[in-house]
Amino acid sequence: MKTLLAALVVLSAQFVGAHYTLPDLIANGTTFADWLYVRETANHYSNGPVTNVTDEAIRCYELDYTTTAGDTSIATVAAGSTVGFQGSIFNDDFYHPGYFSAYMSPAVPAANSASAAESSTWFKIWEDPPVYENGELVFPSQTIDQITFTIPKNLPSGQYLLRGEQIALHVASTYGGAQFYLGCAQLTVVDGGDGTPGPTVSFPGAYTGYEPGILINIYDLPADYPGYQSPGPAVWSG
Ligand SMILES: *[C@@H]1O[C@H](CO)[C@@H](O)[C@H](O)[C@H]1NC(C)=O
Ligand SMILES: *[C@@H]1O[C@H](CO)[C@@H](O)[C@H](O)[C@H]1NC(C)=O
Ligand SMILES: [Cu+2]
Repeated sequence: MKTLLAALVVLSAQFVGAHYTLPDLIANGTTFADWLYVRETANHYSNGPVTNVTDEAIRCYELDYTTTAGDTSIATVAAGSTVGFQGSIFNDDFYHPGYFSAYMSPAVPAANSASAAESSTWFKIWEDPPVYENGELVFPSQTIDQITFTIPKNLPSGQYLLRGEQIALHVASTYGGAQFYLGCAQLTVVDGGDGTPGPTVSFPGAYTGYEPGILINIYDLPADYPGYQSPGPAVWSG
C-alpha cells in the first residue's frame, strides 16, 4: 500500500508539474531550505494556485492559519540587502507568463504570529512586469526560476512579513482565471532607516480581480493597448 501510494505521489507530482510554490527564502547570498523561513503553503503538495482574491488565502496561503506561522523560523536581514524567493522549479523557468511583485508588512506582535499583518499594512517594494513590445507582452517568467530584490534601505528596523507573488496570466481572460502563486517569509529587519512605507493595502483587499493587469487576454490585445498596467499599489522604493 505504501509503495502504491508513493508511486501515485510521484505520478501526480509530475502531472501537476506546471504549477509551483515559492518555498525558499534567498538572503545573504544563500538559498535556504524549503519552508525554513517561508510559511508552508496549503499547496505545498499540489502546487496549485490561489484564484479567489477575496479569500484569506490570498494573504500568505498558509497550510494552517493557526499553527504554520509559529512553526516557521524568522530570518534576520539587513535593510538595503538583497533578498528573494526561489521557485520550486530549480533549473527551470517559471512556466506561466505573469506579473511578479513583492510586498512587505510590519508584523505585530512578531513575524511568527498567526495574527500579524491582517489589516491595511502591506506595501509593494518591487515589481517585474511584462514589457509590451511589437504588439506583444514579453514576460519575465520565461527566463527566471527565482526572484530577487532589495529591502528598501530606509525601511525602519523591526519584524516584517515579506510576500512574494506571481500573478500568472495564461488563462486570465475570464474573472477568477488569473492564478496567484505566493508565499510569505518571516523577517527581522536590522540596520533600517526612518522611511514611511506606502501606499498600503490589505490582503484580501488589494485586488478586486477586475484590474486590467489581472483580468486580461494576453493572447488577444487590442490594437490600442496602452501597455501592461500593474495591479495593486505603486512601488515604495524608500
Ligand atoms: C471567495 O472567497 C470568499 C471568502 O472566503 C467566499 O465567500 C467566496 O465564496 C469565494 N468565491 C468563490 C468563487 O469560491
Ligand atoms: C545574514 O547576515 C547577518 C549579518 O551577518 C546575520 O546577522 C543574519 O543572521 C544572516 N541571516 C541569515 C538568514 O542567515
Ligand atoms: Cu500552473
